[in-house]
Amino acid sequence: MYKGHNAVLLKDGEPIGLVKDVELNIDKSLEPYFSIQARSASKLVEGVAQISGRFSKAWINTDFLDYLVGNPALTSFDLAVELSTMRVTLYDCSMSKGAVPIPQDGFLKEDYDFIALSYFVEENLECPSGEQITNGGFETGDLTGWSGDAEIVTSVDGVISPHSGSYLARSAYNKTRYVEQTLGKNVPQSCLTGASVFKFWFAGGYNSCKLIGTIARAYIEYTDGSKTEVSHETIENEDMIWIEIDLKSYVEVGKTINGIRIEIIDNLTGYGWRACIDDVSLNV
Ligand SMILES: [Ca+2]
Repeated sequence: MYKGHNAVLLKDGEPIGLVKDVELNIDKSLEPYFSIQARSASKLVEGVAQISGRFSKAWINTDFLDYLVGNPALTSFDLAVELSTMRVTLYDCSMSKGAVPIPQDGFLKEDYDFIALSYFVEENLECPSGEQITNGGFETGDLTGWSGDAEIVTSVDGVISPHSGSYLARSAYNKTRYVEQTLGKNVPQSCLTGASVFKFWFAGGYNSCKLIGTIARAYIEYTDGSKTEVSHETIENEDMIWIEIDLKSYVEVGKTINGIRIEIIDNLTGYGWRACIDDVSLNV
């Protein structure tokens, strides 16, 4: 049984979306078995393995949604699941309870059971290398690659400028205040070297009346759903600091990185203190 995050939904070999929290069971058997094919009658399947699974939540990309006409639904698909340096691809998957309608925003928000007719395992995948963060300097001018509560601006009150380029992320007024990114490729701890770093620029906002300690917490997130706090810094009005973390000394053996998160908190709950982030990098 496998349990992991961020599996890739495929259609004819092309990625069409992401799936969160996949549970996967592969029962090896030399006997043929009965398979429940959607709402049609059960049929006898020749095979060496009975493959079933469940995922919670999925996101279907807009390119694929545009391609579907009428009432879009997820019927058959392939699913690629990565665990450390191994990838399992499941072929000819179908939903156990029949086709699932895809809402306009592409988000499937529930738990779904599925079956697959065959699978393929690739081992000893190469370690990812180089920069793993997309749009770390926010130079697209928006939150491309990120999720979170932040505004992308060119300066803060004319006082704080970007660390580099033209844009920075500023915490939004009176919100949760975080940015989060799921990496395009998982990074197993075994792939980290002494040169692997997580770094970002962090600046306190500007306010002419109050000096308040603003706190930035940064986390490394893992495929098993856990996370490690790697930075907890306090900064005052108009201060700017560059944070650089040696990843190898923070990540536990056996864990696999699949995302990062930076949160801003301040000492006055609800006060719209504005902190800034720029040049986020996770370099393996
Ligand atoms: Ca920038």
